[in-house]
Amino acid sequence: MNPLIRLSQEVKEALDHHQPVVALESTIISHGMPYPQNVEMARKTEQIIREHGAVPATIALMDGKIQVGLDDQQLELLATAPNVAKVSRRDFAEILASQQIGATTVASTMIAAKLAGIKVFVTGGIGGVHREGQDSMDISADLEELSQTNLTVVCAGAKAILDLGRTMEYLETKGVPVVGYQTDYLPAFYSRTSDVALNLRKDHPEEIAALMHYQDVAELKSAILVTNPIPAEHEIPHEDIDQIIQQALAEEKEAGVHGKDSTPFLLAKIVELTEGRSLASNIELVYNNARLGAEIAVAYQAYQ
Ligand code: PSU
Ligand code: MN
Repeated sequence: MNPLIRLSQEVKEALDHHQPVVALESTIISHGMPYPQNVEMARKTEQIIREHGAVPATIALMDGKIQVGLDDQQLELLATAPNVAKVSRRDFAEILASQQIGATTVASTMIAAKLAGIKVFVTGGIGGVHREGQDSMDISADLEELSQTNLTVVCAGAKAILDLGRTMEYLETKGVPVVGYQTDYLPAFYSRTSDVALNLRKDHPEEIAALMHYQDVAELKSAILVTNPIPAEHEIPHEDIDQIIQQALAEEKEAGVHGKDSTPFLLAKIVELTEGRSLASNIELVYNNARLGAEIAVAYQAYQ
C-alpha cells in the first residue's frame, strides 16, 4: 500500500478480504452542503452502502496522510471546520506537505481511491465545462482526471450550472465512456433528463461490472462515468430550476467569484434561492447513487 494512505479499520479489513468497497468524496461535505445536513448526509450515505453489501470509504487529507474511511470525529471536523481546503489534483501535494485538512473533489478522490485500490466511487455531481467556459477556460480538473484514472464514478449527471453539451464533448474527446443508467439522456442532477443524448445505456449493475472488466483488461486508462437519474419523486423540473440557476450565475458574476470558489458559491446560492428544496434533492440523489454504487461494487466481485 502507498505510504501516504491511512486506512480505517473497517476499510482495511474489507480490502484485506477483497470485499466490495465504495469510495466517497468529502468536498460535497465541506463545500457542497450546509451543516448539519452535510454530516447527516455523509453518515446515511455510508449506511446505505453497508446495507447494500459494500463498505464505504470516505476520503480526506489530514495530518499529511490520505485518510481512507473516516470516524465520526473526523467526519464532524470536515463538516464544521472553517479552514478545510478544497483539494483538487493541483492542490494535493501542497495540502499533504503543509498538513492541512483537505476535502477531496471528484478528481482528488479518484487519485486517492486508485492508490488505495478501490474500483468504485460514488458522488453527487461532477465538475465540468462551465457556461461560457470556452472564454473563461473554467473546465473542472474532474474531466481531465476522468480521462486518466481508471475507476468507475457514479454520479447524477452534471448540474445545469455547467454547459452540459460542451462537458460531454470534452469527455468524448478524452475517451471517457459515459453510461446512462436506465436512461438514454444525460441526467441533469436536479432533473432526470436533459436534451443531451447518450450513446451508451445499461440497465443492470452486472452490465456495468462487465464494462469495467473490459476497460481493465484492455488497459484503457480512463474512468467509466455512470450517470444515474435522480428518483422522480425528488426531481426539480427544468422550468423551476433554470431560472434559479440564471439568477445564481448573475449573482456570481456581480460578486466576481471565479476559480475553485465558483462551484461552492453556486451550490450555496441555489440552496438559498430554492429555500432548501435543492438541498433535499441533492441529498436524495446521493442516496440513490450510493445504492447503485454498492450494487456495482458487489457485481464487480465476479471479476476479482
Ligand atoms: N457538483 C455538485 N456538488 C459538489 C461538487 C460538484 O453538484 O459538491 C464538487 C465536487 O467535489 C466536484 C467539485 O468534484 O465540486 C468540482 O469543483 P470544480 O468545478 O472547482 O472543479
Ligand atoms: Mn473550475
